[in-house]
Amino acid sequence: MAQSPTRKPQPQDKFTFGLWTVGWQARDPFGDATRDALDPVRTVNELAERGAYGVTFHDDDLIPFGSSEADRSAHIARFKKALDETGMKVPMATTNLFSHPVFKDGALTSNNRDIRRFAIRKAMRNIDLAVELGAKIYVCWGGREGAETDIKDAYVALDRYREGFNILGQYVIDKGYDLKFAIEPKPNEPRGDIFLPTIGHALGFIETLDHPELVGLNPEVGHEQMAGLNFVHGIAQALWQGKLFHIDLNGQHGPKYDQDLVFGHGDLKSAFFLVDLLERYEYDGPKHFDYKPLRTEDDKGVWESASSNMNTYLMLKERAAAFRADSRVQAAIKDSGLDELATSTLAAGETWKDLEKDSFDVEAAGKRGYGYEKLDQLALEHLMGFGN
Ligand SMILES: [Mn+2]
Repeated sequence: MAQSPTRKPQPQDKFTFGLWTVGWQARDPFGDATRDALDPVRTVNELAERGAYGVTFHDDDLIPFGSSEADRSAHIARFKKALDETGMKVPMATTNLFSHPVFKDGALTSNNRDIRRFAIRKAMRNIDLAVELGAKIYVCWGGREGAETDIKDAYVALDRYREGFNILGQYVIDKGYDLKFAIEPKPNEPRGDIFLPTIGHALGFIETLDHPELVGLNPEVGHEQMAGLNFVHGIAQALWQGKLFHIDLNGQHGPKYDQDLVFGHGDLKSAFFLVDLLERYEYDGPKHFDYKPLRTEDDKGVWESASSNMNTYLMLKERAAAFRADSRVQAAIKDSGLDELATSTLAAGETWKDLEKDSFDVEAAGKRGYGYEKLDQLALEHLMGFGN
């Protein structure tokens, strides 16, 4: 089937990919790599051709850990050239504080003070590069910040975690960088339990920092769903608190290992309502796909899956707009009272005293239906292309 022109991804859609996503060689705990390493320059070119806006990277994706200064400069120069030639942006970067064995008991929350200092130094160095490449967001995924046993003192670990963010925040302020941090929560994997496991934990933590305004969230679809949580509700709260600095889109089938499927290839109905939410509340940050092409795929499958992420988003955006524009949906929303949810509980000038004067028919109110069954089915019809 030919692609409809409206679904051709455009740079203004702000679709971005991590170098480590399409570049995943599909090594897993039980098997070796099934694909060759990808040259970051080729990744930039392939993604640009498919309509992506930009790429993101961990320091070690671009510059192998332990590279000499000369090699580091050469890797950066080649990458910059590819960006210049394609017009691709780098809106976000992040630090790999999880692969090297030195981080096996955490980076910012390692028991070892020298390791914590090394981790912060590694982050500062890549922050310089991120800013040089134009990034405005710096993601912090603390994959190794956690434990397999509760003897690890999570209370004190949070002190060190906060200290780490405060040091990095001060670094950005002192350097005059226009850069904000986005914490990426995850409940487990690779650690048995990871600190700041969910959107809610991270939102609470941020308020304890010296500069909470510098830190927001980068929630990932699969990470919340691994914890059995509702991603749409999590994103609604992050938006509502002005903390949705970045988003990782992918797919996941409920509580199990982190699948990192193509966006929409997990819970499609949740993906539909997620796109509806992001579009209605005008999230304007990058739509970043943090997924892994299936281990079964060859090079062709890798690039097909990259396009699938973007196309799925655009199809869901079309379907969600059609759903909202459908007069049957608008009538059902009215019947359900959903529009009344936007009306404040007290009228202007009223206080709790006015509530005492109220009288209303509790029994009748208890009998009313809310019509969600109808709305849910209408959503499904639109999602399946039977809407109108
Ligand atoms: Mn994931």
